[in-house]
Amino acid sequence: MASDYGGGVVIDLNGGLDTCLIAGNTAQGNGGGLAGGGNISYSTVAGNQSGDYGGGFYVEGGNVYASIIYSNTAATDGDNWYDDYESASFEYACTTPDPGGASNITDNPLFVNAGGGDYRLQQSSRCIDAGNPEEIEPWYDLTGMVRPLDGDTNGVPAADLGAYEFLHPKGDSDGDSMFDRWELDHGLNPLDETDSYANSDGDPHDNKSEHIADTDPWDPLSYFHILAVTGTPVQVHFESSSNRLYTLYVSSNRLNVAWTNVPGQGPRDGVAGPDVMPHSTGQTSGYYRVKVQLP
Ligand SMILES: [Ca+2]
Ligand SMILES: [Ca+2]
Ligand SMILES: [Ca+2]
Ligand SMILES: [Ca+2]
Repeated sequence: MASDYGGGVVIDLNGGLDTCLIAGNTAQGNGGGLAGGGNISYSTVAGNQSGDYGGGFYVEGGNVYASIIYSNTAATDGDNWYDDYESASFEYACTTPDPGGASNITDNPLFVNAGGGDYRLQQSSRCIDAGNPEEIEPWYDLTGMVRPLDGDTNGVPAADLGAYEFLHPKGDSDGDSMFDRWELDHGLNPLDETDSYANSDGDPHDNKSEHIADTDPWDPLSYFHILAVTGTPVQVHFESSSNRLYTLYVSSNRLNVAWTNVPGQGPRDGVAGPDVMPHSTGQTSGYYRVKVQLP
């Protein structure tokens, strides 16, 4: 969008912006992305430019809270923000120069691909979990993903600055031993630890066990088990996931607690479908079990 003033949004002092992306706008005059005041929270203002003051935000008042104002340009002054009368307060903001106020940072937010319009955060961004730790009631980011998540895997979920929450591949925000990403991919709640002991589909395994095996917690036919033991030498058949590790064990006695790892049979990656592990030393019988584990 292009205009003389407030290229992206002109915001009234009584107005507000929450969980918004303001990017790629131009103003001939002041305020490439934003101009005005009001309450601006959990928003990302980046890649905007102005012909005069305030490439990101031409400030006339209000509060900037838990937002990123970065990588904007102004022809005259105030690339990211310009506040001639110090009329606004900044808190938990990521911007340069440091506007003063509590818990602001000036580090580059490390967008995934600003040139391509992707203003989500890279895993090493300082904006991850840099929000107010007291805001723990769940809400949603710009993509509709629940927040706050534990994006730095320190065991404590906290909101990220800006419009996007980072989903760490090994984050477990509710501490229920199931990864956030897996919970989201499988319709479970990454901020509810009680769903790990639930058995959503009534098969022999609870959700926590289905997570370990990467089986479907909503499909009663999908749970980890040996499908068949065939042949001479023995072959053990099961379904595997390419995201988990598998090991074959053998015992001569079902009650024997000393299971032996079959030589050469794991731990190794699964294959995302029907899988088989052989006991190829001329074995014709025995008790077998397959162990599945997280990588
Ligand atoms: Ca977070
Ligand atoms: Ca979890
Ligand atoms: Ca959960
Ligand atoms: Ca299942």
